[in-house]
Amino acid sequence: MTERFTPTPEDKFSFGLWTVGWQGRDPFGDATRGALDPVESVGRLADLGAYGVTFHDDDLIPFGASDTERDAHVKRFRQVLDATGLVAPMATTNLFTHPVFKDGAFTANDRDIRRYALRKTLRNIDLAVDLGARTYVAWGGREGAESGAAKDVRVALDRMKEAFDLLGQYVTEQGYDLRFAVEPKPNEPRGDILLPTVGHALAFIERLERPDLVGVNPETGHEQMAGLNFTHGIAQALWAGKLFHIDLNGQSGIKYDQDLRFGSGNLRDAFWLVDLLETSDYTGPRHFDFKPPRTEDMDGVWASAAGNMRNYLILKERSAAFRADPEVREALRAARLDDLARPTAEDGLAALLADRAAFEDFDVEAAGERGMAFEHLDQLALDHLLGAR
Ligand code: XLS
Ligand code: MN
Ligand code: MN
Repeated sequence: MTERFTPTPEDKFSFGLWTVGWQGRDPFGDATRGALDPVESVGRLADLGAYGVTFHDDDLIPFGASDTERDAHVKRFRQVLDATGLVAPMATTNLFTHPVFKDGAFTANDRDIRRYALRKTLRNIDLAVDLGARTYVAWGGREGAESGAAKDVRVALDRMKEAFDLLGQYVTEQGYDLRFAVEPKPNEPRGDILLPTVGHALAFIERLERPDLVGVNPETGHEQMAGLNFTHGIAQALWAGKLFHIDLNGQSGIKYDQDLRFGSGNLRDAFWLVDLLETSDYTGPRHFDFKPPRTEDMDGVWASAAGNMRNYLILKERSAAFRADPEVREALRAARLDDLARPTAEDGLAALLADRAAFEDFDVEAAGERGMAFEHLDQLALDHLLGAR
């Protein structure tokens, strides 16, 4: 592999234990791979050049483990983090695998289950903070419904708000330096999931008691499953100051959640995403939430994991070349990007109303005929993406 695409910890690449550890079980087929010891995963990820590893509580400590077993699992994990220098910047809760969560967790109709889900989450928050995490992801795995009357969505959103308000109260009272990142997803495993897109999540956050503590963790495939432009979603999250974390992967259009390695699927959107992230003030992890396809053996798993980082670095180089190209700069001016950056009425409302050139004398026909020169600009981008410039 080319030296310049070899990742280092400075690139801040991180992986979930559940990604490389996915055994390939799907709704139609059994596991195609054996279980991976988290200690081995951490070692292999460190060798590949990652900087961080993330986990659901149950990825690290099997569901139902005794306190003694729990301590032993945590101890081994802490030791391998120390030995490899990998960090654990984010953690999350599994509120979807056990049958108890079949109707959701924070919004399950059954109140006992909602209380259990909160306690399970609070317990793992203590561990996350202890291991140094600064971000706590909340994906509403089964917060949703398949049928209309089964879920009163307005009331369920009250319960969702109640849960986040309690979590916010807890970290505040404990003095934890931890922020929450809501992960939207439109469907799968439920027919419809609450907070289905970045936009829904951003609107929800503003209704919370401590909105400053809560941002989003958008995932490439989740927005694309809904036919949305992921890069635009990330741009709006950045604009709102709410991009707390990001799940990168690949997805080919509107279908099941593919979780392909980053760079697969919609490659053009991956290019624009890297271009956006690398020119933004986002300094957080570049986290891969992918699934090595079930066709792969363990060699294929590590090849797939490495591919995520390699593709990110290639796209980062391609984006930098695009931005540095003098012809691109000229094309950006021709496409009037500098004009977009200028306020529309910096002279104020009264001056706008008094400006005859803005309306009465405006040659609307001539303006309508002006070309925007977007095609030339886009071809330059494609040339750079394809390595033709
Ligand atoms: C599933 C989600 C999940 C979250 C963490 O679709 O992507 O893996 O990222 O619970
Ligand atoms: Mn996914
Ligand atoms: Mn995810």
